[in-house]
Amino acid sequence: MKIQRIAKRLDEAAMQSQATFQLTGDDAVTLEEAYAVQRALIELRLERGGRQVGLKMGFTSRAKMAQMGVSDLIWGRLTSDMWIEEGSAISLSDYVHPRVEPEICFLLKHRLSGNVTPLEAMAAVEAVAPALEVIDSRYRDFKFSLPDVVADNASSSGFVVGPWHAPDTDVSNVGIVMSFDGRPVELGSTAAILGAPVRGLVAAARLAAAQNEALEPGSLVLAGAATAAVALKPGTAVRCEFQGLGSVAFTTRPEE
Ligand code: OOG
Ligand code: MG
Repeated sequence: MKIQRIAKRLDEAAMQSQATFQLTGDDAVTLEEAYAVQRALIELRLERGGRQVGLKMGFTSRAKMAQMGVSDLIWGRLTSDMWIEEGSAISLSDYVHPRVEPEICFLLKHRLSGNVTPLEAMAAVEAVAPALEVIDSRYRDFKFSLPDVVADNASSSGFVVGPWHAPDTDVSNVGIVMSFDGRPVELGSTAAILGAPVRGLVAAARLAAAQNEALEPGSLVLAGAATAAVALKPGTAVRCEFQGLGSVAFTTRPEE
């Protein structure tokens, strides 16, 4: 079957850290089919022993839309095997062509589903934290159409969560400095995320419901990157300072 075939191809690309071709010809999919591929792809991951721990929004900022040439909100699933411990070292050989981007992470205490207001969304939040997402398209040259990237689970690959804060912490306009080896590579503000990151949470509840999925208590939601993503290089200390929220860091191992 087409959905399974594509899911398997994308899963193998991820497992082998080897880029694959875009979804064209017989493999071209609609947006609906793309979410079905994403679901099948996650099933394959879960069969290997992980569990779904939340979801992430994509293209919630103009910087990201402009960088990738797409202009619609998308979402993907986060699994436990994508978790990167804060301060740890990752091997770039586990990825195809990884990039890093600053995010805000929400931890939920109540279920959220469908159309909710920002106030309702905030009332469902247990805690909020600065975060970094490691994205890695499985497609050649990191190029894709909207259905392509949805099928590839929105390039989800890894995430690092920094210090947790009280749910009423104001994260609507937090200054961000992301640096490699102490040199700034991206500056921005969380206001770039749909005007305020809570709107990413609102959008996640709405878009997930369209695929019969809810944001469950205990799950994490990444609201979307605040700046463009930056390509990772071996032997780099990656650090992102979030004004008033603390920092999130990890390193990439030197080339072996
Ligand atoms: C897709 C993932 C988008 C974000 O925060 O906007 C995303 C990609 O850029 O490859 O995670
Ligand atoms: Mg992201």
